Amino acid sequence: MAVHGASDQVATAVRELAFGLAEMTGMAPEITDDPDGMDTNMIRLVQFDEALSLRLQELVPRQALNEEGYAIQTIAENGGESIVVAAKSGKGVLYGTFHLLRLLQTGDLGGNLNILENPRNGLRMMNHWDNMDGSIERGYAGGSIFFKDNEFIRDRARIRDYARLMASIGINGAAINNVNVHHTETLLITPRFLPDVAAVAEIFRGYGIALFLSINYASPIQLGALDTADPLDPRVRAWWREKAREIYGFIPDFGGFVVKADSEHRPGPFTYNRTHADGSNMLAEALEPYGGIVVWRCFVYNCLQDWRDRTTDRARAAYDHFKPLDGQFKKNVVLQIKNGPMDFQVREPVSPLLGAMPETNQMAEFQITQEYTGQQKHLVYLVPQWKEVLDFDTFARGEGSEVKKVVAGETHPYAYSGMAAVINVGNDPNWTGHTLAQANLYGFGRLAWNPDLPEEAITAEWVRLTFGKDETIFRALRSMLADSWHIYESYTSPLGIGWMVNPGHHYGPNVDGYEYSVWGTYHYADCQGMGVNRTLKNGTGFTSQYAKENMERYESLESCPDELLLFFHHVPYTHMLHSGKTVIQHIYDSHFEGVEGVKAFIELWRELEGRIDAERYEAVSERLRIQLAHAKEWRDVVNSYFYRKSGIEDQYGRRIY
Ligand code: GCV
Repeated sequence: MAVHGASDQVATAVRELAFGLAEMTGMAPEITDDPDGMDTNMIRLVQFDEALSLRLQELVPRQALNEEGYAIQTIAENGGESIVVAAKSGKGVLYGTFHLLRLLQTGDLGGNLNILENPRNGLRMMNHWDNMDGSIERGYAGGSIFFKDNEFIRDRARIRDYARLMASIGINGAAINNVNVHHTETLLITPRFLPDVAAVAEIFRGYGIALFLSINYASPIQLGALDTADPLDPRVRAWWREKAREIYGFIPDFGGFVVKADSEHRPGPFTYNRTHADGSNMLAEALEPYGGIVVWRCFVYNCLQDWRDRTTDRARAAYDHFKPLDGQFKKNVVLQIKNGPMDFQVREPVSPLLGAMPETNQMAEFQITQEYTGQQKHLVYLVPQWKEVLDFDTFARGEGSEVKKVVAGETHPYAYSGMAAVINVGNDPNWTGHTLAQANLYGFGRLAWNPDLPEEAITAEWVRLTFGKDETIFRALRSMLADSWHIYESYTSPLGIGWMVNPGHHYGPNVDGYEYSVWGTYHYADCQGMGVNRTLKNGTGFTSQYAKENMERYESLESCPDELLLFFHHVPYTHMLHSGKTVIQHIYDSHFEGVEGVKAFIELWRELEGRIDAERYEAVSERLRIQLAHAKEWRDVVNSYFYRKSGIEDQYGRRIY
């Protein structure tokens, strides 16, 4: 192995490659920094710099690479062949090295390599919802890997492994604490904890990951002995400027702040009659001299709604709040927008805010942690869902303005944009609780790198890296993963209506769980029909937030896709879907079919007994048993509820209670 380049990340790449090669071959590679190398059949890791010999400079098409991209090429050298991994930055070398390791592990290294990769998204971020007491909001895989008992965890081995995992899938930013910033976490930006934050940032740095913190908008009050957090008050502005200076004294490459403001009882600029532009710009101004950014979340809505009030529509909230502010945000503010207008339901339309603010940086927020999608007890592969979102045409700049292009800054020249996700890891030995939920973590990273990767290619990589090259395993898992989202959707909430879960923890069926609540999440089922009328014609007008093409499609009953029908329309149970079934028959059928789908998973998984180590085999079997029992519960509760409401018999006379 010959190494050219001295950055932190090149050093990491060398370590990772040496470790990976030793693990895979049983032999430790020799390493040199002699530009002439030592032999034929070498691997060269090259970070371009002035000192590099002309021969090495000219090995790869450097001008085709961006700052984080890399090339991997086979070259003839010294009468033999070498593999070159070359990049402009240490990060690029590291990503290229992980790509090479992937090829080695999946056995795809044959032939002449001629790979050139640039990440499509600038920001590829993870959001942790970790609290300092060690709990994780919406975490289903154990406690935090960062915090315990209101302190940082001293043994950082797990954090290092986390950074390795993240870099291996191209993640370049991570906010380590919950967006709901409580009392202790507010102190993360003070000298009480900044040395610890800096220690984590140092580990991250070696893996090319910028550390972000979620901050409490009211910090100047809690920490600063000020009586206000008004963003236009000069004392508040000065306080944040000084705070930024202090933070960068500890962490020179600190990424910036993630902010949940005026949302679900968190403080924000509304308290002072200021806008979200005022609020975020104040923070951006403080971070600007150091190159930091503000990731400002758009999950802002009235969570104290009167359910009797049919005019307020939560789905409208993000667009109504933010769209009028387009053009008012500083260049180092990026708005982080949930993929749907509600809240990570199994099925929602795409948020109409994505693409709707040409003058404002945007990034999309996804949820890997399975809050509403089975809490890592149920197998739900989310890559197909995310791909649908990414491929959705917003028409923001005419046809072909898919979400993936918007958030990659390809439709608008954003200074910052990309993809973020709420991560699904905890301190469980396998990171994600459900072994197969690792596929979601892997898949998100791969899509953030390249949203055009086909689902099946991602699945194939993950299965082979995780379980080896056994084709039987691949075929079974490909089919289980590919079907799992639709199957979960079938036995939970129908036709885009969402919710119908137990309040608070959001698990298990409860059709009226959120019906008469303050949260703005209703299905309006009565004895005639169900669904939310969000049309412009005589509903909440939400459809008008979309570009004309999408607006017209959703507005009309004729063209609204079945899977979103109840999100946009209130219809009788006897309404005929495009599928040729009535709404009520669809509910019955899909709920029965969903349970059969889980039974099929169990059959497929059984075929893998003996092919997969007993520990993982048993752990997944156990989760599948739980999934089946709970799917039956969902089926029976939902079917019985709508049978009793509608009084309409199942066409096939199956058992409904
Ligand atoms: C971190 C949903 C979740 C909350 C989460 C919130 C958010 O409402 O249930 O746990 O809070 O989204 O995204 O801020």
